[in-house]
Order: sequence, then C-alpha cells, then structure tokens
Amino acid sequence: MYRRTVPENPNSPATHPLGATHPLALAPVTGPASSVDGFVRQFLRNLNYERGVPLSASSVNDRYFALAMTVRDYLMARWLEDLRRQRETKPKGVCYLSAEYLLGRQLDNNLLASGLGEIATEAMAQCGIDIDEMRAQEVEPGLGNGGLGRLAACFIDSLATMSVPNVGYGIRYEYGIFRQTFVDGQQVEQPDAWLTLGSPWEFPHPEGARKVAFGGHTETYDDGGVTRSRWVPGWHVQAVPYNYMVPGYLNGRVNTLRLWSAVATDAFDLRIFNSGDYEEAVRAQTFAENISKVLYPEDSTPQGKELRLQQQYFFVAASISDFLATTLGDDDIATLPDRVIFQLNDTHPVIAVPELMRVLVDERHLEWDAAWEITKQCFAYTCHTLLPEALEVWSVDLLGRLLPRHLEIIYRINDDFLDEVRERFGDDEMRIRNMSIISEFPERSVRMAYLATVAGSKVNGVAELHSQLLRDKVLPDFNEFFPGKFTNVTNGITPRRFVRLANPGLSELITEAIGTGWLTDLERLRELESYAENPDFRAAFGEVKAANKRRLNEVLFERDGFEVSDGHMLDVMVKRLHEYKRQMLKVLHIVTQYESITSGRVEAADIQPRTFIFGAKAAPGYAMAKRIIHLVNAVGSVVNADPRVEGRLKVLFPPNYNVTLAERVIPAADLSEQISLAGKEASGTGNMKFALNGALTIGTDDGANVEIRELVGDDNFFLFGMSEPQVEDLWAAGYKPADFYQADDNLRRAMDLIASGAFSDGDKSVFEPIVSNLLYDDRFMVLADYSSYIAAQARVDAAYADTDAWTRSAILNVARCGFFSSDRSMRDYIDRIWHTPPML
Ligand code: 26W
Repeated sequence: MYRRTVPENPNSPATHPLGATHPLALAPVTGPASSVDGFVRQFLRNLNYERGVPLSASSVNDRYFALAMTVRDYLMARWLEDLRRQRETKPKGVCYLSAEYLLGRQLDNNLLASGLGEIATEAMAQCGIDIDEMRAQEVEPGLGNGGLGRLAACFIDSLATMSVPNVGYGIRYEYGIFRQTFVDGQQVEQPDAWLTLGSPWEFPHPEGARKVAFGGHTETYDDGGVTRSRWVPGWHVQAVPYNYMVPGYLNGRVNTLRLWSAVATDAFDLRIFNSGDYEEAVRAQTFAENISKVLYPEDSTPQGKELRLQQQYFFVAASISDFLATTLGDDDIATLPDRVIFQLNDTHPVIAVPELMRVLVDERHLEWDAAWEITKQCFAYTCHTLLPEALEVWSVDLLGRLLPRHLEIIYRINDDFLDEVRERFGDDEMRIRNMSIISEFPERSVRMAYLATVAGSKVNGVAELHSQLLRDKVLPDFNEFFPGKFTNVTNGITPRRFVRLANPGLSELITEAIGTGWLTDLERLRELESYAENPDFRAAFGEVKAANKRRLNEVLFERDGFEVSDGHMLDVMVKRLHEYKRQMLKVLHIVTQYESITSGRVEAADIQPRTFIFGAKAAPGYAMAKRIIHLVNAVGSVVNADPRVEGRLKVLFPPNYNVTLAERVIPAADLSEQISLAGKEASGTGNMKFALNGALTIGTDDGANVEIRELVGDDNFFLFGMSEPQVEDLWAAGYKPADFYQADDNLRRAMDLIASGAFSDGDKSVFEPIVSNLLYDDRFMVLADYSSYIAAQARVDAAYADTDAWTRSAILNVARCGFFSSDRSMRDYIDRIWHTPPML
C-alpha cells in the first residue's frame, strides 16, 4: 500500500511552506466567506447588490460575477493589509515589466490560493448552481502570445506564493491574442473580445492615471547657470491603471498586477489634433485609445511598427511614473536601487532605460553620471530568444520622431559606453561597430538588446544552453567587457496551475503518497521515486492518466465535436507554429506511418495506435506557418477518413489552443513533442509541464530539454537529432537537404506523397511551397533530423508496448522534475539578481 494513513490538512501551519512561525500561515481562513453559510450570504449579497438581480432571475454571467466577487471579498483584506505593510516597511520589491501576461482563467486559481474551493463548491450547490458551469463562463484573458507571456504569469504566481513584494506591470489590451478558427483547414483569425461581458477580477483606478507624452521636440535651457535639456512633447495619452489580485498559494499574500489602458487626455490636448470640429475630436480619442487596443500577434518576428513602439513606451513610462509616485513618494531618489529592481522581460520594455534616465536627469535634475549609476542598478534584462530576427531594433528615424529626448539619451549612453570600450580595447573599429547600440545597416537603428545589456545589472538567458549561446555566440564582446554580468536562470512553471488545478487526479495521488508540502517545495516530488517501483502505485498512476484522457475526450467532443479513440497513445505537440519548432517533422512522421500502411508495406495491426494532437496559432502575417497549419489539417482529414488506418492513426487539431485547453491536454498526454532544431528554442516551458504531468519527452538537445534529460535520465527520455555544435558544423559545411531526401526511402516517399497532391485533392500547388522549402531553403534543417526522429519514434513505440515500464518512466519524470517549479526560478532571480527578500 502506498497511501499514508492520515492525510495532511493543506491549511495546517505545520505543513505550510513558510512554517508554523509565519504569522500569516497561522491565520485561519477568515473573512466574510469563511464558512459555507457565510459564503452563501456574501454570494447572494453580491448577486443582489452588485449585479442587481435576484438568484431566480440571474444569468450564468451574473452568477459567475457574484461568485468571483465573493472570492475577491475574501482576498481583499489580505491585499489591503499587504499594501499597508509595504507602505510601512518599504521593502525592496520587483517591478516586472512585461508586454505580455498570459494569465489563463482566474476563478479556479483564486479559489485554490484562498483555500475556498470546497466551501465555494458546497455553497454553490446549496444555491442550486453547478460550479463547473461558473468555471466555464470565464473568458481567459489572453494577453500574451506564448512562452514569454505565460512565463510572466507563472513568475508572479510564484512571487506571491513566496511572499516577495512584486508588481507586475503590463498592458490591458482590449483584444488579446486572436481567436483561431479553421475554414477549409486554413487559419482564420477572429478578434478576441475578452471584455465584452466585463471582468470581475479587475479594479480600474482612473484617479491613478498617469500622463504619457509622445512626439514633439527637445530644447535646452539655462537653469541658473546650468544648461539642461527638456522635452516639449507633441501630444499626450492618459494611462489608466487596472489592478488585479495576485494571491499566493494559501499564504495570505496578495500581490498586484497593474495593467494600463490608454484613454485620451483632456480637451486641451485633443485640440492639438482637431481643427475645432467634433468629428476630429472623436478621431483623436480613438487615436489615443488605439494604443492599448490590441496585442500584437507576432511572436519572434518584430514588425517595427510605430504603434508597437507606442505601446512599449506607454506602459513603461506609466509604470515608472507610477512606482515613483506611489511607492518611492518623497523618499530620496538616490535610494531607488534599495527599493526596486525593474526586470525587463525581453527587449519589449527596454525603452524604460532612457525613460528612467530622462526622469532622473531632466525632471529630478541629477547629474548624468549619478543618474546612470542609479539606472544601472535598477534594471536587469532577460533574453528569451536567439533567433537573430527576433532581436528588436527600432529605426532612429521612428524613435526620434516619437521619443526625441529618448533618442538623445540613447546616443549619450552609447557614446559613453563606446568611449569605455575604446579605453579598454583601443581603437578597434570592428569591435566598436559590433558593440555599438546603434547599428548603421540596413538603416540606422537602435539595438534594444544591446541597450539592455549595457544598462542591466545582469543579463540572463532562460536555460543553460541558451544562456551559454547568448554569452559565447550572440554577445561575446559584451561578456568580455562585462565579466560576471551574464548568467542563467532556467525557466520554470507554477505547479499550482499546471499540476494541482490541471491534474487533480495526479495531485491527489501524489498527496496520498508523500503529503502536501510538494506544491510549494516541488523538489519533494523526489520522494515519489520509490513509488515508481510499487505496482499498486503504477496501477493508480495509469488510472489517473486514463481518466485524464477521458476528461480530454469530453472537452474535445464538446468544443470541436471530435471523437477520440480509446486505447491510443496520445502524442501531443502544442506550441506556437514556427518553422524552428519544426511541426513539419511531426507531419513527416505521421505521413510516413500513413504511407507505409496504405502502400501495404506495413500491416496496420502491427503499429502502435496513436492519436496525434496539435495545438498551434500562426502569426497572421507568417505565410509559411499558416501553410503548415493547412497541411496538418489536410493530412488529418485524409488520415481520419481512410478506413485502412482506422483505429490506428488519428490526427486532431483543435483550433484556438490557449491556456484553458493546455490545462486539459497536457495531463492527458503520453508523449511530449519537443523537437526544435538544437540551438533555436531558448528554453521551452511546455516541455516542463508535460514532464511534470507524467508524459515522456521525445526531444532534441535544445533549450531546457537538455536539463530535463539530465534529470530524468536517458532511459526516460527519447533523444534524437543533431546537437547544437553538429547543427553549426553541418550548416557551415553547406546543408544539402536533397542528400537526405535521396538517402532515405521513407523520407522520399513521405515528401513525394505530400507533393503529389494526396492531401490537397490532387492539386500539387497547394503544399508545393512547403516541400520546396524543406528541399531547398530550410534554415531549420528538418530533413537532416528526419531519420533520427523516425528511429526515436520506433523506440517510443517499443517502449509504449510495455505499459508497466512506460508508467514507471512516467512516474520518474514526475519525481525528477521538481527543479522546474517557477518557485525555484524565482529563488534564483532573488538570490543572484534581485536581492529582494520575502516579506515575512
Ligand atoms: C515581435 C517580437 C518578439 C520577439 C520575441 C515577440 C516575442 C518574442 C518572444 C521572445 C518569443 C518568446 O515567447 N520566446 C519564448 O520565451 C519562453 C520563455 O522564456 C521560452 O521558453 C521559449 O523557448 C521562447 O521561444
């Protein structure tokens, strides 16, 4: 038997991660809703007085709002108390600056964090309400594209759980990431109007609006003998803050996420735009409000669009001004580094660097050098990519028009920096040109990653391999110049959302075995290792996986009408559609299996039945990515309709993959596809979520896969493909895809089948661009890794045939991946970069 006799109470202070000594850990669940009766009363009060409806006439949305407000009411006292204590003790805090937060639904998370789950469920039942219906009512705020945005959401969850003072600053996009639909297998984007029914989680504070300036010109003036610069802006926008609670897990801590919404300033400013007529005035208003209208759906390919730069400056200017006004207050500006670290989530918020300099020098009248010393201590920068095309640059022309003073400041930072470089390395013009924040080709522009590197107290990559490549390959000159500045913090994920909430069955099993502490100390999952050897535990683990598959089937049937076959291995690839992630490799594997059966070379009965699940959005302007989506759907239609592979192969591509769907798909998966070209995926975080939910990984030696494999061991990971150095060598030697095509019969047959029009009603032109890309022009070397991938998939099939051994491996994956908690990532940032102790 693996069960403990006495299950621990998760609310018990003794088992609380902060220990019995933590004052808040001792606090009982109190507040207006701490009993079922109290919860019902508060819920009805909210329904009647906040929504203005009686229960009998309430809509689902009314009830959802009233429920959410009741949870909010409970958290409110803690929130206010934390803010009060912070004002009083003035601790150093983290301001996380991120253009994206991919939060996912809030209700369940906040029920879990507050410990109100059972009470709320019972209270709803007493009111005749199915709480699952309430959960389903919430529209997830999709204010991010993918990994970077979801990482920000995991990080703020961990900081709250660790009681570290933090404000997450970002943009309240009126439209989040587009809703994906398929028409004839092709992606069609629909606007994501997530606010149509309102959101019960946000607190608007129009009185806390900050004024953000744009355009105009700069001038110098004499200030009692000192020559100073000032910015004379052309126009302004108001940034209105919306606050969201970020509750820690059962620790009584509530941090803040503050997202900014743009509105036009007063009539005076409007006049700048209009010639006195009303229609022009309204147009000006629209112009201002456009700034926070829509999330840019580009992931990894910067557009260089003016509106995007406006968004970036808008939110960082508002955030810095907000921090100085509300938190630093009248305290000496020189103490700023003791009070805050601004963490730059990729280059998107890097314009904050010259903004802080402008505030310090122009507004607070600090000497340049003193201001620079402060600024350098207040920033740290995380890079999330290596793709050269994803490294943001802004043309000097655009920057100078929109932010003329900031451009001057950037020039000055660069001049001073290059002087230091010359001093150290002499007049090495090549080096100077390579290190300059300003690049001259193809047009004069500002390299935001360089600016962040020069200004940041630390620069980090997001997995060991990525950090090493960043340091040694992308920015080696900077590493030489700033020894010790570069570091690694491997990404992590919050186990609260991605294990506890997404996989209640597994969570219960784990808690029965090892107790409750693991949710805030994920390394404790190690204690599961011995359970991998226990047949009863393996059986129970297998049952949980089977139940999760059934749960997924229900969702897929309900949302997309999909019927999923029983007894299949679930082989899942969910992530943004990008060539470097190589969804095409997965397609070639499917086509290979399909071709080998339909051509009669392999018996259908001899293959391991698999259901392939894809989830992926393509940037609307990324033609190749969209074509690949079309191909996946086309292969799916043919394969799913072919009786020769019925019951053996199935391809499902539910549209609109998002956090909510991820929470259902990941716990059901057997096999996790992490197949990027080595050196291209900075980290990946989906890979961690799958492993922690007991899926085995088939993957390249890329990003955090490297660390996953090290931890779970080679026997529990299906490695394939070239290593990063091999990729470099092959590329340098001249990659010839045709050689691989010629050398492998299976590959040739799969490619030929696609080229023949078999998946496009005989029309060869439809997928021809994909085929010729792979054959003649593929930077991501899909064909080079094909045979190794197929061989690894054969090992997967063989392994899966031994159910018991597979389950053992799956348990070991869970047991050994505790390292990938975002709590650990946060601890790394805190110890090595931020130096912001928890507020106990
Ligand atoms: C439009 C410009 C642009 C450039 C880069 C938009 C978005 C980006 C991001 C950096 C892309 C991104 O999300 N990167 C992912 O970040 C994750 C969190 O660190 C990593 O796990 C992924 O490997 C990385 O691709």
